[in-house]
Amino acid sequence: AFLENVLQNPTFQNGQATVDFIDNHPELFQLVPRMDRGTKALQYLAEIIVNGHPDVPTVNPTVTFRTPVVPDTVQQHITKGSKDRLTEMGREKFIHWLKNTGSIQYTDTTFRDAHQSLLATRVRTTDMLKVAETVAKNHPEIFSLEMWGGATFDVALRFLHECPWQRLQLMRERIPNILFQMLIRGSNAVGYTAYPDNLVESFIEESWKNGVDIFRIFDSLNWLEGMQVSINAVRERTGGLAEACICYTGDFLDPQRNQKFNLQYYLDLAKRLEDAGAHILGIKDMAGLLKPTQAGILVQELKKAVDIPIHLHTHDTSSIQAATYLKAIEAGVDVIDVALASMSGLTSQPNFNSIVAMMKGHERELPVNLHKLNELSNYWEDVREYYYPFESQLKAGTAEVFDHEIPGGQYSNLRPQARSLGLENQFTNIKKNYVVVNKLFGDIVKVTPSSKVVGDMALFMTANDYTEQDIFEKGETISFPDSVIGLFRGDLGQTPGGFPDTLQKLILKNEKPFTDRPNAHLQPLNLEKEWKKFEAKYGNRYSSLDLLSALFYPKVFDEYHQFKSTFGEVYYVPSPVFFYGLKPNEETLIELAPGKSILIKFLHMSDVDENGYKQVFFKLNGQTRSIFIKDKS
Ligand code: 3PY
Ligand code: ZN
Repeated sequence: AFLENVLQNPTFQNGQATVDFIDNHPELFQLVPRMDRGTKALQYLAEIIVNGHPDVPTVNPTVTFRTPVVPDTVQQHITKGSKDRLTEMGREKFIHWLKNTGSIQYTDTTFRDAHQSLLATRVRTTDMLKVAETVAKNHPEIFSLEMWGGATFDVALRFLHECPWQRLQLMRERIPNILFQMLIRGSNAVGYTAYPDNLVESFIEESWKNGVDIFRIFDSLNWLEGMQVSINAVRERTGGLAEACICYTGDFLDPQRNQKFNLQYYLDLAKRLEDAGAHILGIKDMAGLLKPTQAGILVQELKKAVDIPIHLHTHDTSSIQAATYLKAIEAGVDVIDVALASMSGLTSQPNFNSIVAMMKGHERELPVNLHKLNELSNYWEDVREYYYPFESQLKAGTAEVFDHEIPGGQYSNLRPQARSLGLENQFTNIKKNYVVVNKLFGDIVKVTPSSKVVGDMALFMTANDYTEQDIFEKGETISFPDSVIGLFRGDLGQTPGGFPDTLQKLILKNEKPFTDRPNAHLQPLNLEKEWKKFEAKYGNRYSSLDLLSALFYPKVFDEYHQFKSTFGEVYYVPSPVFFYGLKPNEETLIELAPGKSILIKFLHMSDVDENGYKQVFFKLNGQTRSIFIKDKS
């Protein structure tokens, strides 16, 4: 196996191996016997059968799954859609068309924000791929599909053990006609911290090359400087569209809440984003705080302030956001974000299907095949069951969101986070502290990653029973969470009006904050050198896209690599089997590659032996095979 590794090493193959070749290539010593894909799949199934899936600690044995039905397609071929329109018209004309088309346009977030907000981002590529072609054929009128970015990048690698780039490529192959949209956190890209500019630029360029068309760019403190590099990169390195966002918080009509975030603040920011080169203006209402009356006024005033089209995003946590959309539509908003019925509502986006129905007879109605859209929603209703362990416990809309202002994506995560810290029964306190922390921090925009900092501090105060007063009185001796120190040091950029002085001194102790771009303190990466290091560590089976994944998430990538070495590619393992394994005598068909499927039947497993192992018996394509797995219980 060592010799095989040497012979297959690209440096060796290129004739560039020097005397220190072996020293520089530790991966040559990875003498794990090469397993075929079938054996790796068995290895994965045996592990889940014996030890369960680490991500689903409590499985309900009575749950059975229905088989999701993929809707029939209304036509054989794929008709032209928004993607073709952008290609044919070019950016300028396309933007002109969007502003003048009249009918309301829809972005479907089912593939990204909907499951990020309802199911902890866990929806797997395989469940998306099954309906991808159907979406392309049945719904070419959809303006865009938000299907990448945000937390999906990290979660795909970390928890689903699948490659986010591969998801993008496979979806693009199946949906050539509709614009793809991603969410990018400005200089934090798809991570939680600032990255070197050239990494963000390369990431944007590669995202475009692999299928992203619309880049929804935001900064977690509404700091334009944090978005400029991304806006420029989209303009200069891609043929895609830069949608720069104002993140909406507070309530500009409430005299108690509009000191900082008033109407003029949003109008000024919008104007600056247009001047900075945005093709589209996004209103990112990540917590669902934009009430109907305010939406009408905001859109109407923004229309006067800027010339570019306006795209509205909200979360339905309060359950009244359809009214917000209607007001915004009547004030002239160009595009709204919705999610398929069964994946909508609560912390997700408003209900696509019902909004299509609401718009019947409206002068801005866009014809959509509602019957087919309902069938598509039914598909997702059944698929959603697979992910039941990740459901949040929110059962109904809540007007409390207007007090705590917790973003949709964070709200469904905060309870499990509290649980993991043993604080679940203090959830009400945590929500209260979230408000206290926002005030302490000087009223800031709360969206990933700034929302995480507020959440961390709220959990910290709850765990330690600190009041606002304690923070000021005992602050000098308190060691604050790292993320809080980072925020006050300027790691996430600057907030309008700056951070409160007294608290900043207590948090930073003797450290000096900076007020310029955090990225400016980071050395540009030498991507060629990084590639050499990457290749030396992981061998030749990865691409430059994987290098980008590893640069954003080194530790996560390393674990992803370890996982793949043992279990192979798992993105095609059907979700019920991926999460819950198989019951005795149950079988599953796994498609390893187009046209190459294996049939696996789980027979039975032995009792645990004296070394702590269980032997798991399968039939793979009719042949009996067995795998030994250490029982971790
Ligand atoms: C993300 O950054 O992932 C978000 O969805 C923010 O709203
Ligand atoms: Zn969102």
